[in-house]
Amino acid sequence: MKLKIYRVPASHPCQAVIRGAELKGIEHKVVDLAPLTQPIVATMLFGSRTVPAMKIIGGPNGKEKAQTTVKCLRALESLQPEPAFYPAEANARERVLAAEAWGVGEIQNLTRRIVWVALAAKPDALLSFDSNLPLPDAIAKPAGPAVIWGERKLNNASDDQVRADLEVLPKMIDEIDEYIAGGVIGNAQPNAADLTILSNLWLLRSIADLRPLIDSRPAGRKTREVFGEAPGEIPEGALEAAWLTAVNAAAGATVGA
Ligand SMILES: N[C@@H](CCC(=O)N[C@@H](CS)C(=O)NCC(=O)O)C(=O)O
Repeated sequence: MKLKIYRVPASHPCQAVIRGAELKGIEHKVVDLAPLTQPIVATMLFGSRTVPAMKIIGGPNGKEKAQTTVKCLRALESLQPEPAFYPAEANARERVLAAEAWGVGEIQNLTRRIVWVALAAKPDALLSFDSNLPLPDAIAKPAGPAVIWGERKLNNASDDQVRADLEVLPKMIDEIDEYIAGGVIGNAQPNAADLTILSNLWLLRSIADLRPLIDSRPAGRKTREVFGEAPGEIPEGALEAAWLTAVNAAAGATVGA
């Protein structure tokens, strides 16, 4: 069987699927699409404009395609049922499904917006992100600001929106801690909701301004357990100090607790 996972470098939903394949021990190849090309390439290959997406060749159903994080995770589950991403018991399953959906909802967009606005302030940091694209730094570096501009447009990542996002982020991390405290995620064996939810913090941990808050929480510790280190490094000062009042207050509150 051959599995190809299509991603854009450092995409958090793509990483949820890649980590899922790793956890299930399914051999796979990661195909990188250049940022901003996926609306065209993914539409041509899979029918709509986003990654993650995957092609399975020679699986139980012959040739198969899946697109979106949730559909890719379901496809992985049917290829390799163990370790299970969805509990068998009905109530536990419902809770994981709801949490899985939460992880690909608004928090996914907020994560994208914050990262692209942080990169706009520190464009050289784009090169710190892992990528298999055959692009030498001599080309990638001058192209960076245009890519960041395009991604901000694509994702409606305005300064005002990100300022509002940063107000909400501590509450979202509280919600993740509640999922952990309630045993929905954060158990010994990661499930589909661990993957969709914690992949957001995996990417946000690339922003030095946000790491003190994230790392002070159970959510941050679980993120590192499931995903390891952040995919890139956006140095301190990328986010305006005036936008970080709620983030810093929440980080300080945890440290002092
Ligand atoms: N919620 C969907 C969305 C995926 C998504 O928006 N992926 C981004 C990359 S992180 C993308 O391909 N965006 C292109 C576009 O919005 O046209 C999922 O989890 O699969």
